[in-house]
Amino acid sequence: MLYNLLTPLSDTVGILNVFRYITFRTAYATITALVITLIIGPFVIRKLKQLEFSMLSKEYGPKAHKSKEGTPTMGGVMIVIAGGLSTFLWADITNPYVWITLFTFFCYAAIGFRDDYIKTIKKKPGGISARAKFLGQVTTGVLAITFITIADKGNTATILAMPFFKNLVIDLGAFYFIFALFVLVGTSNAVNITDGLDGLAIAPSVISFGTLSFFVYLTGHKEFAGYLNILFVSGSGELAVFCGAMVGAGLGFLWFNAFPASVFMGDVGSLSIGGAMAVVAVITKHEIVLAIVGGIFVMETVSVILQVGFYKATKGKRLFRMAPIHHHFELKGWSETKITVRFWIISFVLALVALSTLKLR
Ligand code: 57M
Repeated sequence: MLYNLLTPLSDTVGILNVFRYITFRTAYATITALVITLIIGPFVIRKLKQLEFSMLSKEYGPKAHKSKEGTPTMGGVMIVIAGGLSTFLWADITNPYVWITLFTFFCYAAIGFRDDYIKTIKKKPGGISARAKFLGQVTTGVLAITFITIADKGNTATILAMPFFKNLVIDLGAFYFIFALFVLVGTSNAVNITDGLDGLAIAPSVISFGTLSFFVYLTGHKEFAGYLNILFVSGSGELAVFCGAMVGAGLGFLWFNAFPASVFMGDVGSLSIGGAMAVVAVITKHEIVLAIVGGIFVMETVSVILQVGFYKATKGKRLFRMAPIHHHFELKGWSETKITVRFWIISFVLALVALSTLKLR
């Protein structure tokens, strides 16, 4: 919004010209979201405790989690508020991609909020049915992809861009709709599954959004995209501001979610973060890059798929001590912080690999 209000005045007040730069606005969107989260965080946690948004005790699961009973969940509301507000403040609010991303972010947050509300306030551990959750995710995904197709100026909406290969783009046509839906629903659920230890989901999310902000900025810049042989998606550079806001909001949440966590993000946080990450990747044609930098989320999800498949194939044997894989390491005796920090390190290395794809082509 500041961009829309202040840049027209830059002819008279020269310094305001700085608001034209996406890099400047991304940096300040990050700081703004971080400050908002740190300010509202204690209030949100107090409110959640009062409203008894505390995690129901889990009868099954690693013994270490018994000490977590009573920890409030739904802390993801601070990420949604800070990320949304900061984006509205610093992004070009006439950019359709900004609104499509916020639409997806808020819709997935609403689905997660409903699930958390039923689990904690209504005290129904199952939350909303898997079917209802899936239906909500798919409906949001279909709408978002439709909006992306309408907003598409350069006929890139159905293209799958391949990293590592120069100018290798595959036009999936109508099939792209199914692929993009898979990315949206899959990423949202992958972050959700990963959110099982203090800081385990939020730090890789911050790293993913931070890495995506570089790709997004380059994809929206005609000259840079041409030089790097990546697809130019006109107008998508503004999403770097959103990515910056999510980095700031995520760091602010990590302030409270670091071990021992004062609050969990809840589905309101995990589903919205995953959905937002995915829609940014779909708009900017970096779905494969997301799978690389978000490799922790992929690994967690694949561990569940392998565990269930192996259990069925061997009629009762387990591949891991418990899935998702973070529980496997817990049962191997690794401390929670050791698991989390090691997963952060892996996430950071995957970000470097993802960034290297800009030159490896
Ligand atoms: C999301 N929820 C955490 C918190 C967080 C199919 C199967 C893979 C599903 C999976 C499942 O239930 N996933 C749900 C994971 C839960 O966290 C809450 O959920 C929100 C995220 N959606 O924000 O509100 C618990 O995780 C711990 N936690 C922290 N710190 C955090 O910052 O310590 C969360 C955030 C919290 C807290 O204890 O209560 C969760 O783990 O349930 N199922 C599983 O993950 C179960 N795995 C399993 O059944 N494996 C089977 C088969 C199905 C693969 C097997 O291995 O054979 C595990 N879930 C639990 N304990 N709770 C089993 C062990």
